[in-house]
Amino acid sequence: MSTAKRPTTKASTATKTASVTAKATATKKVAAAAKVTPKATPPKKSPPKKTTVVSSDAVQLLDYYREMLFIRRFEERAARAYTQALIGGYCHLNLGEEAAVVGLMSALRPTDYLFTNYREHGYAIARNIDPNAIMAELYGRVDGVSKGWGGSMHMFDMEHRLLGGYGIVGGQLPLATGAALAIDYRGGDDVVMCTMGEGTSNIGAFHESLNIAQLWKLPVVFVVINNFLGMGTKVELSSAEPEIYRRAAAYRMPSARVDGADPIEVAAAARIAVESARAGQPYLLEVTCHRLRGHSVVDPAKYRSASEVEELKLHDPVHNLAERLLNLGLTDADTLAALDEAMLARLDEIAAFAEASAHPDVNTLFDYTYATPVPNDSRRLPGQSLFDENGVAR
Ligand SMILES: Cc1ncc(C[n+]2csc(CCOP(=O)(O)OP(=O)(O)O)c2C)c(N)n1
Repeated sequence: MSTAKRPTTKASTATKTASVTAKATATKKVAAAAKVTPKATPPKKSPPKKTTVVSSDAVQLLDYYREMLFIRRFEERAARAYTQALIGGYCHLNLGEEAAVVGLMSALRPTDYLFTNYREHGYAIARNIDPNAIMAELYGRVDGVSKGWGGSMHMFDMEHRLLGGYGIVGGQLPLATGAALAIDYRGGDDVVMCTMGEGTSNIGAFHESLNIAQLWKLPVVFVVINNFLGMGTKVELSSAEPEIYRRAAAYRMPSARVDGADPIEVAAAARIAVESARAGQPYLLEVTCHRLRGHSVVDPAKYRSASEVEELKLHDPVHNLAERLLNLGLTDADTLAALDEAMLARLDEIAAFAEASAHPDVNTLFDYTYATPVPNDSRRLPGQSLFDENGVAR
């Protein structure tokens, strides 16, 4: 391309004009909202919450708690099914990231788009996709979100605008940026949110995507869930700038860091980021979290010392929110226990639904791909054609 500016349509020029004023406002709001933590390492213990809870916040907190608890129980159920060999392939859980997930998703409109990575079950739940279909996908069954062909890492649901689910680290970034370009080019006001782990901010596609998004002022929010570990490697050992939000400065993009332990704080920061993107100013939001278990279900996380494992207990967002609700007098222990019991019973039904769903027919393997049908070579006899007499791949 000979110039840095891509050609704009009438609609996108109008968006740009609106975005000039919105940009200044968004940048100011960003500075106010950014919970800039100067330390690169996670705090020893999440500081006590000073948020004053008014009644609408109280309702909101209870809703967040219900959603977070459901994600927690769903993930635990998935882990159990995996160890029973009911789920195959890879399986990465959102345990410890529940507050971040629900806070982020609450900032999106149903018509906004979400791209995420392989750690995605919680996002699918918070996007209001039927949990039966999510679990069935984990089981690789026809009633799954991706008709059983995607599994844990590759959920795709156009109706709920969840555009994946990517197993390749960073694979979602150029696609999310391209989707934002498409929105802008057509003159729409939807926003794309693209989530990733902090390890992903070291790959080329991260920098290319932020650069082009800022240059072309695309409606995209890049969200880095900084759980301080890329598989088993600590962020300070892999990232020269371990406070990821600061990387946005290289692209003159507004950014902020927020504590992912509190769904209300995450939601507030996410709303500012989404508003900014909707007004034509892309944004980088870093959400700090603690992954409570291994990288995936099969990772025993031996790289964590005994004291680190002990300390993790202080960072359990579901447990901490329950304590907070009790301390604020917004609920009582019996109500929380009954809620939990109801959710566990619901999870039994969900798992039963997934197990009862059929395996997909192998002939549909290529129905949802761009790939040319490839026969199963192991079943083809020497000299036999790739296709049968009807021209169908064997
Ligand atoms: C291109 C590519 N390289 C390596 C891998 C293997 N891999 C899977 S997850 C992962 C770590 C990613 O860490 P982070 O981005 O912090 O996300 P998290 O798993 O912590 O959510 C790696 C290296 C991969 N899937 N794709």
